[in-house]
Amino acid sequence: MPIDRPAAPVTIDAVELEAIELEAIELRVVHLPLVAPFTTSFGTETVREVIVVRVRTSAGDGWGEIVTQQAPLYSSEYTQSAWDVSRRFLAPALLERGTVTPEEVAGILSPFVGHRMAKAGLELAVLDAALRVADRSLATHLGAVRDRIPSGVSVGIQRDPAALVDTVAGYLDEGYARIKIKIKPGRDLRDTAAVRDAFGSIPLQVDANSAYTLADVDTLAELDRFDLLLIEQPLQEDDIVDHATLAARLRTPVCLDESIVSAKAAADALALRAASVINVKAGRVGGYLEAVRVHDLCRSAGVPVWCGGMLETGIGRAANAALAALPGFTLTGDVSASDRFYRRDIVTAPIVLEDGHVRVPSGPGIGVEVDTAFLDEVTVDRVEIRR
Ligand code: SMG
Ligand code: MG
Repeated sequence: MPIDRPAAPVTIDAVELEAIELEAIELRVVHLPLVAPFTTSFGTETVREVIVVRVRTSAGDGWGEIVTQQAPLYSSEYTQSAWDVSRRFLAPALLERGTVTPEEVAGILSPFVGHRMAKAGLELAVLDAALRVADRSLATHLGAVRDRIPSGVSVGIQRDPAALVDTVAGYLDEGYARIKIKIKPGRDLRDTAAVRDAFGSIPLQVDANSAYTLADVDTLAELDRFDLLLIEQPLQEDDIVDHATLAARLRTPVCLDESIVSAKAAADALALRAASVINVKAGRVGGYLEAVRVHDLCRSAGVPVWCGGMLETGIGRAANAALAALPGFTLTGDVSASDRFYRRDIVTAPIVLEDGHVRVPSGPGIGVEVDTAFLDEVTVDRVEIRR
């Protein structure tokens, strides 16, 4: 399968956004309680800790979200690393430039190695500000071709398979179009069998969050009998060759999440046949513009992609809905309704589930307004970096 190298500029709908003049960048650590604990192979969260970014410009504000978690368990980034690098290096570099277009952000931040989630959150805030000035939606700007998308839900590991069946039943009743269950060694075959037995041929996939090694190939091959849509990230982030070895042993398609940190990483993984499906997360690849590049290269290679989630607040959730509306997102993603995680969100009109779908915001920028009074209530730390 020939894999094109990612094109350098994102020629999104051929529109170049005007530069905006940055005056200050505000960062907040926010604590949002989850409606129920969320357990994966690496741990349990009860409160979503996330960084909200506000860029202040001469023409108005823009909002973004840094999707790190409190601890470096999903990836090497975590809240305090993102806070530190954003405060000391990334925000000052942007402010020093003064006037920037969204397309320039990644280049300005590129001397700083890694820290992609931090970079993505800052770029999103600049995008939002510039798009609001241009009266253009993020969805239109990225190349969306749909005004609503089917909505999947990611279900954490439960107390036991019976509890998992109960939880999944609730989401199916709500109308979710696809179920993803988290698995780990010892909580894989029985859990998956329980869901298959209870609900028949529903669209079902599993996510291991890097919990296995090639020594587990026989167990993983047993998942083949469940006709899953895919298995997500069975092995470690840097086990690309092992994923290729595993993929050759499984009938279930292998999808990579943690491993795909850029369009280049996606091209390499496809060239090595380490995956036949890719989960696209803007935070993990350093921004929505890079996420579009991952989409573009997969689309030209005929590889289906879907939009992953990082338990985003209404800010990132709106942006994910825009991304998931691009034509190559042919598989249902983890863009669920806000109330799957939060009783109250930090935006005034949180994303809701309608007939198994969520609507793609069409207003300027990310298309949602931040509820600043509630944001203040859930803010536990705040800093403003000025020019
Ligand atoms: O936002 O719906 C969501 C969560 C989807 O399972 C989800 N995300 O590996 O795909 C993944 C995980 C990463 C976050 S786990 C804390
Ligand atoms: Mg995953």
